[in-house]
Amino acid sequence: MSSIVKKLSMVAIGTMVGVSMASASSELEKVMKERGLTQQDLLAAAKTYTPSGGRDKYIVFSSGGQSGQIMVYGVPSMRILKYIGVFTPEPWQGWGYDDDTKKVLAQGKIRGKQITWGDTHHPAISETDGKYDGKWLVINDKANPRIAVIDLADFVTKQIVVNPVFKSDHGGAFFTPNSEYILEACQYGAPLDNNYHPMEEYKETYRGGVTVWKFDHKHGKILPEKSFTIEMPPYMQDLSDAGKEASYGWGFTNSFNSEMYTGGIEKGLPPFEAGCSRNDTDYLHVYNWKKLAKLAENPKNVKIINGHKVVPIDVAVKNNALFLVPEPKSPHGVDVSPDGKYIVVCGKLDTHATVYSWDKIKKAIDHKDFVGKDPYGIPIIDMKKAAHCQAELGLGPLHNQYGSKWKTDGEIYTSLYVDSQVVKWNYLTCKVEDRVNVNYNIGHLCGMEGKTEDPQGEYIIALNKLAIDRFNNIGPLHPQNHQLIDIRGKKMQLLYDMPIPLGEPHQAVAIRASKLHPHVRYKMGTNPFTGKIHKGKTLAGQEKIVRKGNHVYVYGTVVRSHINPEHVTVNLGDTVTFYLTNLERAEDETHGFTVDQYNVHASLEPGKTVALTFKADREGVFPYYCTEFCSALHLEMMGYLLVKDPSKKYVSAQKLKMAKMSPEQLKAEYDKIVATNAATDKVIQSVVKFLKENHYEKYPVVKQLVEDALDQYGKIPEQKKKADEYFKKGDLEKAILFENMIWQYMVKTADVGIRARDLLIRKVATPMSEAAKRGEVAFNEGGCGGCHVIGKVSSGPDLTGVLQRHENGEKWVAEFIKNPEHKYNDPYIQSMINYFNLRMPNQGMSDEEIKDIIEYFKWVDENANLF
Ligand code: RUQ
Ligand code: CUA
Repeated sequence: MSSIVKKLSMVAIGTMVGVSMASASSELEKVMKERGLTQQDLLAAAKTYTPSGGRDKYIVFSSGGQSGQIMVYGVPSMRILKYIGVFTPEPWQGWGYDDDTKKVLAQGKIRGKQITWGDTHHPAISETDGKYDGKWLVINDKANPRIAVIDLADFVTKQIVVNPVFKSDHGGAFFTPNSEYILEACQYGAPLDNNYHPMEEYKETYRGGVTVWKFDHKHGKILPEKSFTIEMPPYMQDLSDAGKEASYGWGFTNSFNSEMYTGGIEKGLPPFEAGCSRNDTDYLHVYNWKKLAKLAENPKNVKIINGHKVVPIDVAVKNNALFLVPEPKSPHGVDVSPDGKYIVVCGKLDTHATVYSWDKIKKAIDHKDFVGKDPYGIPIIDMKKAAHCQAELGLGPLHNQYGSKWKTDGEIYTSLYVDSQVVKWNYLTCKVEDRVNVNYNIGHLCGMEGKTEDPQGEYIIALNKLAIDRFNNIGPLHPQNHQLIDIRGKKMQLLYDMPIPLGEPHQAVAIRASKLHPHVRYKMGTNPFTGKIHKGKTLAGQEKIVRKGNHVYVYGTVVRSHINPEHVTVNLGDTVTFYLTNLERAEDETHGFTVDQYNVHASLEPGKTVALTFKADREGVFPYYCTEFCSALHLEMMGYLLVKDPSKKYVSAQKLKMAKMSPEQLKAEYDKIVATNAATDKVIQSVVKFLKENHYEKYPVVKQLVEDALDQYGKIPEQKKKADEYFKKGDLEKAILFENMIWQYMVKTADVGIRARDLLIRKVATPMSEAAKRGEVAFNEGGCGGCHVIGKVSSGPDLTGVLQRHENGEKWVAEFIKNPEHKYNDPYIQSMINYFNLRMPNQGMSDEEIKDIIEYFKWVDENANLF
């Protein structure tokens, strides 16, 4: 047996399912053979596989590219957890289909125009002391220069701001180390105003720049009135990074068109790609955002363009706040080291990465040691004097991430687009250490907190632009390919391919899951977009329909499993607003809401209130319903919007004569439901008794479930009163309906109550031995649970006390599991076969498994009083 198989079967498989080692490893070898897996594959699988119910150590936020959204997934499992609606409508979350989310999307209008797509590029997580604090996430839209703020308390977009002067934006969003500001560099040079300027005046009237957005870290809000833009030459600014520690207060942005080439392929001129890469060097822009922010407070230092403060180049230069350092040919990524002492710039069209020393740059600035000025008067620092070293990495170096041993070993990883590789090297010595092939053409790479002051190492994700032959053919448009790489060993190991079916995901950031603390529900009646109580908040019993002129307001509630109200009648031409509050408090009890044909949709997580406004512009009958499968009675969670034309006279239909139930039949039905309710109540009471006797209130998770159950139960007396009133009046039809409602509440109570009881059993039972735990797994996975329910007679006998039923019980049961056929003639077994009309089948259990199952039965017996 191969060594890895041996190791795996011992460590993982052997203990995991309680299968004997020999059978597990032969099973494993069989699977390997069938699927053509190597030992390496198995090891990779063991490193990424996350068992059902397991959690990931890291959470990744990846740009969703042209979808304008953000994708959330876990590492190392690479399981996608969510898409967050950001710049574009996202139907599941009702993002862009209810009033409040429409308002957030409308913040992204540019010059009055609603834009329904986005080219999201660079997500960034807010920082405190240069480390991720897990509070806010921001991302830029390159196509339509905008930045969005996402609240990590609920993973919902709260704000979109439009850049007032840029016409594209690529090098954002990057937080400064205490999230004081967000840097957003423009990409394509363009006039900062909104007027026409001929291309021939590119150098005179087109500009680039970096916008420095003021961020209210506490409230997660970009403050446009306190923000400003640093005017820069039209060099096509690209990626940026904020300095930290040693270089705190400074920003770094590179560029790729110091030639200021303007293209013109249709005029017979060489295209942009030729003209933009003529020079051997472009410029790294070095600027003091801290000083510039102070300067921008004085109106004398700024010009106002489109209502926004712009610090002109000459003001920045005069105040020693803007410098240039040459960098090799059309560079791309710029990444500041965790201590802020080095700035690594990747060549893109050059095989090198250049490591700049902040010390040296600072010295040159302090001593005014410049080699000249650019055409706009910005001082240029000598590249040789600023560089620490250069590393020859390969073709097309793009981006960098730091590893956990950055301090001692200068650990850094760089993506090579042309070579399709990730290179591990040392930025202190510029020595290459390892490289791994990826598939194919990697853009960014994502380390675990790999750009903070606290890189975690462990993994790198390669964000590959092409997948080519990696997945099943699904037509000419292929998914992108995110590949997980293990960087814990000396050699990097490729672990996993994840197809990304959502736009081109440019960049991703990863944070330890332990740093995120999202809530599971909203405070009752919250409008998530203001964080305040929604004006439409409605509690049970407060539901109403109010007409104000032509506007009809529905104050409604949703809770398992009804929408209140269920009938809404309006006039054609009315404006209708549905305010809906989800009264649930239970985790994950989300309801949805839509009205047939009206293109509105809302997602109502527990506690949330939403508003949906539309014009009732067509006559007819429109069912509305809950769109989340929230309970067994989800399909019944519905109502009708009836739109009538007030100018029409409707002839009423002739009423059909229907056969009616006789009074005796009605009485019989009434008695039946009353009896059912009494029986159900008994079950509930026994569960309640059990919960109380075992002090459920000591266990918060159980307590929450019990409260939820009692909530449902508490609604019964009111219904009972109505049922009895109708019964007294002799209206049995209505009495039966209310008794049925009581039954619904009872079922919901029992449902949650039994969940609570099962949880509580686990909490108060004697601890399970490892063998008993394995036994329980074997019991369930071996199919025993199909016929036997512990504590209950179902399609097979209850097994509580089974070891006491026979002399030498343990041996007897073991033999019976191993070889049931031999006991079919045993008189006791005979009687069981007759009673259940079933024979105990041979499930092919191994001796190990049987031993464990016996241990499990012992545990059941010890806790028999609980079942
Ligand atoms: S940039 S693939 Cu658009 Cu982030 Cu380098
Ligand atoms: Cu609520 Cu389905």
